This record gives sequence, C-alpha cells and structure tokens, in this order.
Amino acid sequence: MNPITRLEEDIKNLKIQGATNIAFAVLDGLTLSENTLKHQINLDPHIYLLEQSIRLAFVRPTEPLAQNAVRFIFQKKQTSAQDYLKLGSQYKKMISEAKNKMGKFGADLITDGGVYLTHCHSTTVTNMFITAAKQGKKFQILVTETRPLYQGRITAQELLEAGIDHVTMIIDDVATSLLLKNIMNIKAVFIGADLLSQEGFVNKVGSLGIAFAARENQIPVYSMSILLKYDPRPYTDDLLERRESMEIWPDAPKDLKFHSPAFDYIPYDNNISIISETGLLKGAQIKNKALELYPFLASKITI
Ligand code: RUB
Repeated sequence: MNPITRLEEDIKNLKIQGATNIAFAVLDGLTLSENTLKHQINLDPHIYLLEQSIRLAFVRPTEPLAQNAVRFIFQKKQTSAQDYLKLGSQYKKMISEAKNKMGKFGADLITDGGVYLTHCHSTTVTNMFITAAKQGKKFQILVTETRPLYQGRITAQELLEAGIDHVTMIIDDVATSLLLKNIMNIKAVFIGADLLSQEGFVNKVGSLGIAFAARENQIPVYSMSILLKYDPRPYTDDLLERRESMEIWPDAPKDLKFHSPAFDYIPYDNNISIISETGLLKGAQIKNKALELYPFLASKITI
C-alpha cells in the first residue's frame, strides 16, 4: 500500500488518534511525500506536497491542528522541497514546546490527595499528569472508557506505565453522577480539545455532559489546548465529524439507524478555562490570543 494511503487509513480508523498525533502524522506524510518527489522530477514540489498534506489533514474534518500545519508550511512558495520539510520540523517544534509549557501550567493545579477526572485520550492531559507525578504529587485519576472505541484505555495504560498507580476506570455514564453528587470529591476535570472556536471548543463526544455536570457543582473544567488548534471558521454543527455505525455495532440489524458524532461542542462559560501555551485563558480571550500569536491562522488554504 502507498505509504500516504496507509497513513490516511490509520487516521481514518483511529489507529492514529488525538489531535496532536494526527498533526504529527501529517508531518510524517510530508517527509514521505518529499521522498516520492525525488523519483518524480516532473512534479511541482509546492503543488505535490500541498496536495498530499491536504489529503491527510482533512481525513478527520474537525482537526485544525493538522489543517493549520498546511496553513503554516504552505504560506508561500519555497525554493526547494527541503524548505517545506524545515517548516514542518518548525511546526512540530512549536507544538512540542507549547505542550511542555502547558504541562507545567496544568501540573501547578494538581495538589496532593486530589481526585481528577479525564475523558478520552489527550496526550496533552496525560503528559500533564505525568509531569505532576514527577514533581512528587500523589493524586487519583478517574478515566472514562470512552465509547464507542475505548480510547480511555490508552489513557489508563499510559498513566499506569508512567508509574501513576491511582488510576480508576469508569464507564462514560458514571461521570455525570460522580460530578453532580460530588461522589469521590472530584477536584477538577482535565480534558483535551480538538478545535478551539470563538465561543466554544470541541472535544470527544461526552465532554459536553461532563462540562455541564461539573459546572452544576462548581467543579472547574480545564481544557488543555494549544492555540494552534484555533479554527477561524464560524462554528456550526456541520463541522463535527460523524463516525461509521460499524464502530457502535458491527453486526447491527440491517434497518437500524445510527447517529454517531465523534465530538461535542462545548460553549465557553465561567467554569471553563483553557490551559494554553500562554497560561490560563477564558473563552473570550481565545480568538485574539490565537491570532496575535499565530497570525497565519487567518489565511486561506488554496492550491
Ligand atoms: C481525541 C480527543 C482528544 C483531543 C486532544 O479524540 O478528543 O482529547 O484530540 O488530543 P479521538 P491531544 O480519539 O476521536 O481522536 O491533547 O493529544 O492533542
């Protein structure tokens, strides 16, 4: 199989999942495409690399971190294919450095004896918990299993492998009552984000119910998100990816219908803070901060 097609498949079927991993896969795709170019002297490097990158960045439509890689790398025509790779490495470095900063900001909010809830699998949140544990803090983490594809298991495994021993798995539906009735004394919710918008953010389906239940009991919700996930398009529900029914029930009765959005849109409120590479932000600050730090986010992707 062509390596770009393989990457495309891996992103589609969630073998590669989570905003950061998908963006990194697009950058890997750039390197693979540059390799192909070496044997295809008739191709225009800008057009070929751009087309292949767009192909990967839009496999999952609600992933601006991957799509903004295309904005960043192809802002203008470069003199050689190598120059695009250099920009790709620069984008990767921007993500990694920002995530380290966010990890430290988040870890400062973790206290000894605290109980925290997370949903799905966010590399940003997992790194933050690991940073806090390395600082010697002892705390508990509740992890939702995350239907339909159980990405919560990846989170649980990564935390256990990092030596954090107080990890508890719950099925998704348990989160609401734990938060509403203050069972287990949850101190805060830490989740990731796939997309930041002007008035809300997007994360794995189930995040909206968790945010509402937490707000009801004034349990703070922190979404850990690099501002490179800002999407300048006005938000509409059409931006939310829909998944295949197969994922819910592979051998379902023939006429059964399914509704399977991958994500929830969560409007910003006072209970929600975004932990970004510039520190803690409230929703109203997101747009300006993102465009101030990364002006290229406002540009259009054109071939
Ligand atoms: C993953 C998910 C994660 C974000 C952030 O959903 O919702 O919270 O992608 O990830 P899916 P990160 O499993 O459908 O991709 O913090 O690693 O960028």
